[in-house]
Amino acid sequence: MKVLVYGAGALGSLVGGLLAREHDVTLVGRDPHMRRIREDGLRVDGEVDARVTPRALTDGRHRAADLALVTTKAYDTDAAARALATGEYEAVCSLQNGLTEERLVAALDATVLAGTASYGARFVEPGRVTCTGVGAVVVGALSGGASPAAARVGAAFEAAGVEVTVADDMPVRRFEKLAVNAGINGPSALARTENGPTLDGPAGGVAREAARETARVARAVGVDLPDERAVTAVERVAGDTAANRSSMREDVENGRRTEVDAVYGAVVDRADRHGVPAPTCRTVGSLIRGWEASRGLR
Ligand code: KPL
Repeated sequence: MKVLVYGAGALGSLVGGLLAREHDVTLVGRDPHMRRIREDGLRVDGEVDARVTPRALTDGRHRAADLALVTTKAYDTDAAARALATGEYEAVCSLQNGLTEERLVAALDATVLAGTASYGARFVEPGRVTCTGVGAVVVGALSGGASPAAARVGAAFEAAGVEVTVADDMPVRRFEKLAVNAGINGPSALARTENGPTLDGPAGGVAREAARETARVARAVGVDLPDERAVTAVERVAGDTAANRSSMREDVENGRRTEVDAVYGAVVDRADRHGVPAPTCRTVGSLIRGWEASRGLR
């Protein structure tokens, strides 16, 4: 299968590297990472060991592939969509944080699938990423139900040796993932804790409450996510990635813009529209935005 990975940061490079063991993969990212991959190939180490030679571009416009995976930061989704709209893809699948798929749908003719990837990935240096946790990929139709396109994407991941589930309940899984991000990302960035201690320590109450609020918002928009399932998902992911740093903590520690709007904005905007309270997500979001503002990042 021809696959384009738009957004070759840590996770995009890892997923692209795994797929390149079997498929024809093009990564789209930034120099010097792309340049080094063109010169020396991509090295994946840690819990997976691979050396592969995907194509590596800095301009993702006017390309064609069976599948485009979108792995940019959520705030770069519109730029990704504009670039992908100049190309031809049978299916486009987001593996991003936040509820970004609707923006892809608005910009693209291709079938847009929803997806999640629970791999831990860390960028080490140009041309090299470390897998800090072997996870799994879930892919399915954005509005749920069976999808031949999702089945083909699932078969492609499987052929590359990646554990994959083709799910018919992506609406609930998307909000479950949002609850996990709301539970872990802000509290871990503010408390400067790894994912496991975030849930086990004093910030654990905030994390669980943020997950409950996300579940309440999901139900308000017609997605049946019980509080208990959202809390259990946060606890499970924090346990599975206990020693890892969340992406928001990494962003804060590296002085970079965060995905606060895609996570806490997504919850609070929907809460306001549907008249349900989300005070914890509002507070955590405001604190992270306050930090961004103080650094001139917004
Ligand atoms: O997606 C994540 C992130 O860090 O953005 C979690 C699931 C919290 C794993 O760290």
